[in-house]
Amino acid sequence: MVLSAIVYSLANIGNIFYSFKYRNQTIKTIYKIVFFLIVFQFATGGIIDTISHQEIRNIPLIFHIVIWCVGFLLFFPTFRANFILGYKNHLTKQVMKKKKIFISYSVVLGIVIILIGIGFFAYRYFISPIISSRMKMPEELNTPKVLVGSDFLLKELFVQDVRLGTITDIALGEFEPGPGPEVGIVGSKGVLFLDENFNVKSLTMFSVNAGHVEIIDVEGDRICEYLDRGGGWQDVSLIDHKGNAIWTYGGMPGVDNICSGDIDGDGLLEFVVGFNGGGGVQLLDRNGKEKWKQPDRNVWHVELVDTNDDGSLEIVHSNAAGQITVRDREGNIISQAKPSPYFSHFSLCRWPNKKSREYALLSENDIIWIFDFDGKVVAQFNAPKCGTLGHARGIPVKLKTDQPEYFAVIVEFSNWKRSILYVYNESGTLVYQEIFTESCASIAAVSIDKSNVESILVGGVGKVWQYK
Ligand SMILES: [Ca+2]
Ligand SMILES: [Ca+2]
Ligand SMILES: [Ca+2]
Repeated sequence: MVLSAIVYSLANIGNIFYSFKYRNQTIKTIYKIVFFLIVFQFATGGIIDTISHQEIRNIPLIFHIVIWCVGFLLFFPTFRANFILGYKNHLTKQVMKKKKIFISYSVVLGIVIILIGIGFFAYRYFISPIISSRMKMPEELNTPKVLVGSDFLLKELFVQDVRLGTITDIALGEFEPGPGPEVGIVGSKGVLFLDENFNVKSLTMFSVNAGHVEIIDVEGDRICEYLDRGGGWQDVSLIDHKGNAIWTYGGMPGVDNICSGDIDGDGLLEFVVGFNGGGGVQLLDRNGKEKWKQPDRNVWHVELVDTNDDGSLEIVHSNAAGQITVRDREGNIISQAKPSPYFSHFSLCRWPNKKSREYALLSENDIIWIFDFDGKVVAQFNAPKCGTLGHARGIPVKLKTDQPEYFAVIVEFSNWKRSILYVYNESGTLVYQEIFTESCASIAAVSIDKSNVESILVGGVGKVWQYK
């Protein structure tokens, strides 16, 4: 968009000088307006486009549409008029005096300077406040507080190790050589393994500067690897069991997200990458080599999930238009739907219990939504203060023996380093709500004392809390 604005503007500047050469008063007046639009475009559209991301996504689009529509309406009639009149003038061989040319060019320069000033004034006092108000953190997120159900759950520190960074995955399984399953507490800087009795077993630090890291197993050999899914607009990595990068993927226009899954059923994981801007969607093999690429814009988040219960995985991703897009293993679009809230940073969750199928979870407009992959609303939960800028992750959790599973959702506001935990009962009533003054990017349900009751584990920065 910025590039096209430059081309558009250069074309207009060329025409302006051409028009001044032939000194037609009407054309000059029109070009003053066009010039204003060029400057306005740079001062508003250009700047916004440069800094734009998902949170202010609607602003650049509206401004570009308006500015470009008005600009071109003015541009094309004047373009025609300019050349016709210019040619006639040329035929009559009117010759401008050098002094008058100098004055004309000075006037143009003066107008440019004034309009740049107006453009920046418009940005400073009109556009910037709109962006700020959208991005401004609500006051109530400044204080850690239990807002609902302070006597419903007991909160304890489950594990703490500041070396781990922000905890981004809490997983149970067979991840390390040696007997017995582990609990993997994965952070942005390293991973801590606990044994079956939740005692610390080992610590591995990552040698890469990672974002959101999750445990995976590329070959199914029960020795885990790690997928650094990035943090939006940053490179992503496959990390080996010892914490070193096997490969890193990225470059321009920037990776938004990556996920893994065995899409071709050969027992080895493949990787799907979603790019910012016009980078589209790519499939990588286990070595990080591109297998195919499909076009799309701003692929905010990607997942691999069996959407149609046929036993093989499909690719599900969001995009700039807010569409749930489902693709087959070759990247061909199977279905596309546009839910009413803007569909961007979703996660996968099972609901209403852990045996249920997977759905897409999203927090938007103070509501936590569960969608199927055709974009239909399966469930929605009132989530006060969750706004539109959070990333939601949720789990069904068996908190009480005599009750069906509760539904616990952590909404992370990574820009503000704040989070909110919501817990709903079977009928969707909010029974617990807590504000955290840090990023909480993971949640899990774990049976701690081998009973049929589970605790909620919430990963914060260098620590995990347990709720029971
Ligand atoms: Ca492995
Ligand atoms: Ca495979
Ligand atoms: Ca399938």
